[in-house]
Amino acid sequence: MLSAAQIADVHKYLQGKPCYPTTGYHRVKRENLQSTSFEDVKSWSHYACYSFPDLIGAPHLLELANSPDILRLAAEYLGCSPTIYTLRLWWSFPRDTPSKITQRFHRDPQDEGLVLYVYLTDVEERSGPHAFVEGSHDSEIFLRMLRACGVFDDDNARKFHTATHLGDGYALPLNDLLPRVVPEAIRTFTGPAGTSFIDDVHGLHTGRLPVDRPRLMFSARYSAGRTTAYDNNGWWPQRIDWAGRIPDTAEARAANELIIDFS
Ligand SMILES: O=C(O)CCC(=O)C(=O)O
Ligand SMILES: [Fe+2]
Repeated sequence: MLSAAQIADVHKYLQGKPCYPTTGYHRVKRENLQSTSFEDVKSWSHYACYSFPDLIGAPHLLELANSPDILRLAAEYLGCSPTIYTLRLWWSFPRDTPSKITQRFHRDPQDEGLVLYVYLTDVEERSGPHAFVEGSHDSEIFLRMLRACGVFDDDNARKFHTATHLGDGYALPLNDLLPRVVPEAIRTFTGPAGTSFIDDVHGLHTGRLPVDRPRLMFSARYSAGRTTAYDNNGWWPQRIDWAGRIPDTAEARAANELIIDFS
């Protein structure tokens, strides 16, 4: 979805911008800013993200999140005009073991709707591809998969459904089980920088541990309105110079009102 020249623009813009270590949510709260250099964070953290003001100021990304084709697809899927409720931009670094959060199969229960992912580095099998379990956003199919993985107890299944991250407190090794139990449903996305795909946020997904090189990923989330994930953050909406970046229309304002201050 982005040309090589546009991707180069993004990397150039990010050079020297502070990176913040995160535990896997890929966003940093305003009150917790502990900046460190890229080389430092790369040497010990699983992830590092950019602050929301730096990210929304980057060339091409806000524009990409506002692509008419994507807004149309989100509107069809959600059955209403979509709201962009978060943008994220983060590195995943090679480490010895996967992070306990997003490098295990999980759902995003604090989120709603769709998420657009765009790779900003080339991603192959060994550089941390994203994987999605097809069908798992559907509650029935999801519960059937859990049962096939050995969760027969309805109470446990319900907890899995609502736990912030599947696996928190439940030692179910989904990274091992799912490839054995539903191998045909696991879709792994590899491709050159610019490759993009869209998930339902309630489906099981993971970003695999990169082994050979860091991965830079951008995401934008679309829902019918505010979500818990949005309310958790302290940055929005931001006052920015949006003229020329998104259309000056009521639709564009509605799609961006949670992230951009139009007042
Ligand atoms: O890093 C990835 O590919 C997945 C990240 C993730 O779990 C998320 O954005 O919710
Ligand atoms: Fe996730």
